[in-house]
Amino acid sequence: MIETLATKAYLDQKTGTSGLRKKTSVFMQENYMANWIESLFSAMKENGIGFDGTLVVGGDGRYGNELAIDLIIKIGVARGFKRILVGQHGLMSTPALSAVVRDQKALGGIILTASHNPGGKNGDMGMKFNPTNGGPAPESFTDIIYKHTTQITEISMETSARVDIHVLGTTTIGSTVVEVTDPTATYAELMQTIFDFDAIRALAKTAGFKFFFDGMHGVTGPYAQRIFGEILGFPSSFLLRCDPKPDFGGLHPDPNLTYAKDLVELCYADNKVTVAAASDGDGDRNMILGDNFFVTPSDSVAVIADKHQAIPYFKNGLKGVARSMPTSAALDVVAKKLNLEVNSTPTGWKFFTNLMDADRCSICGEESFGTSSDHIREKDGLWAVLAWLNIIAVARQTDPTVTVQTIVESFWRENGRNAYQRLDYEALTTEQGKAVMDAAAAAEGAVDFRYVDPVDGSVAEHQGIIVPCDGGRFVVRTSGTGSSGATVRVYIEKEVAKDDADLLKPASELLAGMEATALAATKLVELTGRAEPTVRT
Ligand code: VG1
Ligand code: CO
Repeated sequence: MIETLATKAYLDQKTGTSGLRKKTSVFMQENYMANWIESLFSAMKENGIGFDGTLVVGGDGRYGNELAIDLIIKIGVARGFKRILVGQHGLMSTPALSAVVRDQKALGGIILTASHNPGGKNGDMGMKFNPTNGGPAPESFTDIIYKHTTQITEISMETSARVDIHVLGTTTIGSTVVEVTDPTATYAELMQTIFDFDAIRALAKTAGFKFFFDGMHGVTGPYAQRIFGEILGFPSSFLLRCDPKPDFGGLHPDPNLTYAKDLVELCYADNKVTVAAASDGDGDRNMILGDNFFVTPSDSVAVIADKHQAIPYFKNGLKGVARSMPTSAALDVVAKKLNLEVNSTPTGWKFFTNLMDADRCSICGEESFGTSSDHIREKDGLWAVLAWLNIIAVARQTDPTVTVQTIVESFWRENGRNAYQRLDYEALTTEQGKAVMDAAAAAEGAVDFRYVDPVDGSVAEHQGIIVPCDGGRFVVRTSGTGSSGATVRVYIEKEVAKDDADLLKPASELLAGMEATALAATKLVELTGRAEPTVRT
């Protein structure tokens, strides 16, 4: 029976960089999730998307996801969706959901995740909508959702709807078919059409080749076991923390030098690791490491673009490349060499998808461990790992001594290097965040980054402060994905010429002087009382 319940609007359901993200306790307030879901469906109706098609649903498995899926089914059936496709156990990585939405020509999909933010009762939750192109909804659409969240007075639900999302199969409720599907199938097939799996399989068999993957108890575990383990033949004992947990085992599922510490230590001890990689809670981020070596995400996307010919999907060349503004200009160097269009966009994946839909971008990346291509419309953690394995596999066919480190260092020797560091100051007060931004804006030569979308002319203002410094630059911006207070990010970058004697020095050494200048100019220590950043990458 469809019941209509009265509800009260919440006024804080505005979408940030990547969906609605809040503390789990906020989501657990009465009707908080149901209000947003009903408002999303009202926005789909208002926008002409309607319900006569498929809605894909999945998440990173964090606490609260099952409750959200139950509500999506109940409210979705009341709206009369033709089909609701749910990942088994409620799981589906962000890139896999993007792939499934595109493959099924769905109306859209809902991803239940707060990405790399911790989960559990005391952690975060999130909800995000991706329309039919499989990419994050543009602001013009999320503004309509937000409008409905502020005006909502009632919610309609098919309260009797019950679906066991742990069991594969279909259930018909009213006019809706709810289908529980294997969340890895479409994605695993897609990856095999992109990469040279035979070459990677041969690599897996090479004596002494050690590949470690850390799933951080997020959603990529089952994908890693299927693709790296079953299909490619890497030993499953090297697939670490590949069982998804509702609280990520108490970890912060963010693949960087601070939060993926165990994996980093493995690579910096005498373990003869050849390649190591990690992904975040929802599977869209990646970190690439070699033996005693860390690849900055800015270098990673540039190397993948430079060596794209090794990857079968790119055999006809690249249409263009793009990076977020705070990402280093290493990719621009490659674009120049290959004579490609390169765009520098604001932070957040939604700015890349417009370029991709217009066939102007094949590979793109962000300094925040996000890399992907136009095979989907999200960043893709395992795609990046497979790209590296593919590049190494092909390079080793002619030179068996190639490693992650030799690839990156020869890239620098050929193209020069953009030495790079990012400092994050998490959990500041909103006032402290604002004060730092004001100080940055007042620094000499500061520019407030404004983006005009080259495809549709839409404008995004105040996307970060760029300050020239010591022949390079630093950038300061506040995070749009935090769930409370403010997080300030400082990005420092300087070019090192290919014949410079300092070329291979650690970035921290190369940028120490600039870091001091950036901290002084933004008055960071004085305004926040923080002697050290929370995270340094
Ligand atoms: C961060 C990153 C940004 C990324 C976003 C979503 O945003 O800096 O590059 O696109 O997270 O990633 P912010 O606004 O906190 O700096 V994910 O893996 O959370 O979807
Ligand atoms: Co993520």
